[in-house]
Amino acid sequence: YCKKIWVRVCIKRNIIRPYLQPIVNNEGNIIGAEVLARWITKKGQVLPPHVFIPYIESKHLTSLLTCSLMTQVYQSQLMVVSKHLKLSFNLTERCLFDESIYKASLLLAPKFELVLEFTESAPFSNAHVKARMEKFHQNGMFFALDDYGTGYSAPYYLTDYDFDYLKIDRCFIEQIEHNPKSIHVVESVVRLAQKLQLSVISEGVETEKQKQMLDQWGIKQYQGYYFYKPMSVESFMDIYRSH
Ligand code: G
Ligand code: G
Ligand code: MN
Ligand code: NA
Repeated sequence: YCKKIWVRVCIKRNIIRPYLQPIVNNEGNIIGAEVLARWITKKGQVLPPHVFIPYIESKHLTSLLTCSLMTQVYQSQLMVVSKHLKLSFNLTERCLFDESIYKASLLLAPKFELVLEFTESAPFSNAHVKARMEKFHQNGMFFALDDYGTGYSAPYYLTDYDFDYLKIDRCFIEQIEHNPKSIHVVESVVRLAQKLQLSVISEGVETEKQKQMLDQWGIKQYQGYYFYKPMSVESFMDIYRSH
């Protein structure tokens, strides 16, 4: 119980910060970023999400965290970038119904191409979700199905829900240089996305060869260590300005 209060206080004090992993186009130019949560310790250590997200989710503090990340972005230097950047956040189904997240999204949507990413471990439930997505869509926001191809993100969601982006999970990209089977999987995902008029973002691009192969299949947006690792907003601004 005490730990829950303590984590809540940490979130309120912005101990968990928005890190940004750039999203790039074919030329390698930055067109946006995915916001990834990082816990910054007193000693300045940067803790990755798997250390704290499961606890935060188990205590139903995910919406509070997401709202905090959105608010921190809204108060950051990112707001002065003149270009219309794509900015994506990881949400859970519950976040979709949280009014404070809705309000924070309304603040960000005029400035960015705001993309809300979902990876569903529990199946998306019902008509309420569809209606809610529709409301976000009407306000100029977009949806991405994250980690596509893994157990958590099935094709079923593509037929039943109105997604705009599909993010191919990095486990497929990891294999394309060596495993012909994964080549077929990625190619078929790209074709499927084109037919459904979804934009594809390829995650986890780590090599030049992977990027070339993905280029050939018509992928136009990338994320991965080959381009950039997740970084603080300050570092992102430095890199962005120097381009
Ligand atoms: O950032 P990587 O650097 O380690 O992220 C690991 C996992 O944590 C990813 O699957 C990502 O979706 C999840 N994650 C990162 N930031 C957030 C966040 O703000 N909210 C939620 N719900 N998940 C996040
Ligand atoms: O939300 P999602 O699960 O897609 O979060 C993206 C995760 O992938 C984050 O943990 C991020 O740090 C990680 N990531 C991004 N690019 C790469 C990459 O090129 N290689 C690896 N191994 N991980 C990556
Ligand atoms: Mn994601
Ligand atoms: Na992913």
